[in-house]
Amino acid sequence: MKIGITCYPTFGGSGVVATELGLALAKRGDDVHFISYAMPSRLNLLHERVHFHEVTVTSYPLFDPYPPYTLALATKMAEVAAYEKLEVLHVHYAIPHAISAHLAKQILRSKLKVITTLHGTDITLVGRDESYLPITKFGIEVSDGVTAVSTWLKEETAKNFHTEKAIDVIPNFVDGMRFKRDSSQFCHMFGAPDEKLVCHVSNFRPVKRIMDVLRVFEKTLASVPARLIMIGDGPDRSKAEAYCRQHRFHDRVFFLGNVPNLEEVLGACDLFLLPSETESFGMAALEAMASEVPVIASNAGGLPEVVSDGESGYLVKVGDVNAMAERAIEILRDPAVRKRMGKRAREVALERFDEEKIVPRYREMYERVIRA
Ligand code: GMT
Repeated sequence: MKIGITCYPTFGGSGVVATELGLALAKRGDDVHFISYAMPSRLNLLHERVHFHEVTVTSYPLFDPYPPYTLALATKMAEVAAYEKLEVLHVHYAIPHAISAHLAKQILRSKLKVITTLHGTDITLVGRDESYLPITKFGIEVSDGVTAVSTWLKEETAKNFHTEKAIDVIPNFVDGMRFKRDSSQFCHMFGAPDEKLVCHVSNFRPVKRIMDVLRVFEKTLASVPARLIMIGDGPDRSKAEAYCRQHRFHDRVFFLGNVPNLEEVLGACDLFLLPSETESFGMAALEAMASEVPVIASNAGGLPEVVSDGESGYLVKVGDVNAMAERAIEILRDPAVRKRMGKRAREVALERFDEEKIVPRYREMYERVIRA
């Protein structure tokens, strides 16, 4: 099959899922064409069936300060779809990708099918904003197929957009061969073989509540010698670094930025913290689980569909830093608890979210939509 994929190319979860999906489809024999303004950050595989098409927005004084990316993207999508004979354009994140894809289809007047995958903030934050709500609803409704990464997100979409559009739930997936426990190298890199390693991965936006990560860790430190690895970057990073210095535990916290080899870090960690305000799925939590790392997350959004409370970690009320710290100490103090929960976390990750099980579901959907 010839498939176009559009996503945000940054380290965000939707870009990660889109890229991993494209690579998995190419490995299984499909021709995959990524179309975006930059090479997706996880697109690190040279493969004869993987192609990248960069969208450039031609500048013109009248376009300042708002160059029309949505239109340049639509034009590139139409060009690639025509020359490469794409059958499906699968866009990740509704805004503006679903709109650009719809325009491309109109330009071509062809049988090109558009599938939109909803990831979270496109529905819960941006898409809900009055200024974007009608166009987001339109993009969803004109798509030939729509998927959501959790049941919770599917229900939120129907509720917020008052739409009866059929939405297939296809959860995110993980490659269990790549994400697995391997503590050999990373602990030593941080000079802490006898200390526990706690980890957080996100884009450091307010919705992630990274100050809660630090407060939980600070409280945990009083009982367990540990280090905190903060992966990612974003608007709340400066505030977070300042907090660690002011509270004098900055020598225990490592802000690594966006790292390409996330699996090496997760494979060595003892606990993953995800105290988000909301989370449609929690891709980083799933990758931690596959690496046998127990997860403490907020009991919010789609997280209960990923983390099983008391089994693969704990779900705690949003903002309840004390309860999260208590659970963290419980897991870190007793190696048997960490191990039991870590093993269960990997089992769940592979039973329910293994790449081998999920990728074919997208493939089946493409075929169904083409047939229709
Ligand atoms: O906020 C982020 O984490 C980035 C965002 C994105 O679209 O890039 O992530 C969303 O999509 C991920 C992949 O499906 C989900 O795992 C995240 O839960 C979701 N983020 C939120 O809902 C806040």
